[in-house]
Amino acid sequence: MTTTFTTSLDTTFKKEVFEGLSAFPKYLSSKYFYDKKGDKLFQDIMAMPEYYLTGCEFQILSNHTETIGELFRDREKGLDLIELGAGDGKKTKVLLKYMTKNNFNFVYKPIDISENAVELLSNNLAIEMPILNVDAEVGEYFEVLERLKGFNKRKKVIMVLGSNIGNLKHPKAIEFLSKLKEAMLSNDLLFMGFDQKKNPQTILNAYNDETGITEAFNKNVLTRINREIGGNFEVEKFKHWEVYDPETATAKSFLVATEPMQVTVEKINLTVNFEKWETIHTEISQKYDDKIVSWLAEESGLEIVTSFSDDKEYYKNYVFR
Ligand code: AVJ
Repeated sequence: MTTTFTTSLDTTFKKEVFEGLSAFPKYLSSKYFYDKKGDKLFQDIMAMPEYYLTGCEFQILSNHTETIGELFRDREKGLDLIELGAGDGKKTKVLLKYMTKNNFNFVYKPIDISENAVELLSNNLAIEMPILNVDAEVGEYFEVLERLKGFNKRKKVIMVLGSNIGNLKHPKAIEFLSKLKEAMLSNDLLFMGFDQKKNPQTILNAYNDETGITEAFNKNVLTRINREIGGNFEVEKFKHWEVYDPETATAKSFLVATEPMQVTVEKINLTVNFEKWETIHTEISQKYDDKIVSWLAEESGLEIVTSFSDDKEYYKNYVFR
């Protein structure tokens, strides 16, 4: 079925929604969870008792602030601290405060896919830490990688917290890490958080809360399609479904159609049918151990300098060069 109307796939969002909903099995990218509403839902997730990741990483950054900060330091020329997926910056602020208090000469460059998050963070830092030199930017990972090469006048430290890399399957993660490595000079560092393998129940619970916050977060991609590109998804007719496979250490999120449906997305001129119990795969959250991280580093030409863990060893931050 073709049409001669001017329904162009003129944005990545339109293109990817068209592709994902036309595919079998259907999928949508988790990067589209993050708009104003999605950011709020993710903040609620980070505050849930089940979602241990944030607390663990906060503990690591709080317990090892000085060690980490001094690893970052360059007394001669200072540094550029570039954070990919900065979000609300809550954990990063621990380091930022140490660095400003101890007279580090640095620029903080938070980058996030959510325009809303970047705006909120910039405004917040201007009030909370007015002496901080902030240069924020909106963009997604693979897009901003190219621009990183422009930061080569002095040491750069690239941070990716929150186990954000877990949204990428291993081949994509290796591509991402390899490109980060290409942008790095010998004095530069990469500081990255990796959620660790643990009791599968603990992991499953983190993505399957009773209160339905994760469910609402998952469904936000449908809400966005409805609002931004003329979709007519009946969101309540989809069920949030989470699985964790301890063999591959992958948590996967799905939206499952609870009845047969026909959905139209006007601005991409797409009509799709759902069978009862048909799925849309929306997210992976990969888990790791030292062996997997070493393998990823090796495949990407990076070297692990050291790592930091929380008390329960649920989570680790690795330093690469
Ligand atoms: C922000 C990608 C790290 O995968 O744990 C939280 C997003 N999804 N609950 C994760 C998320 C469902 C989160 N990351």
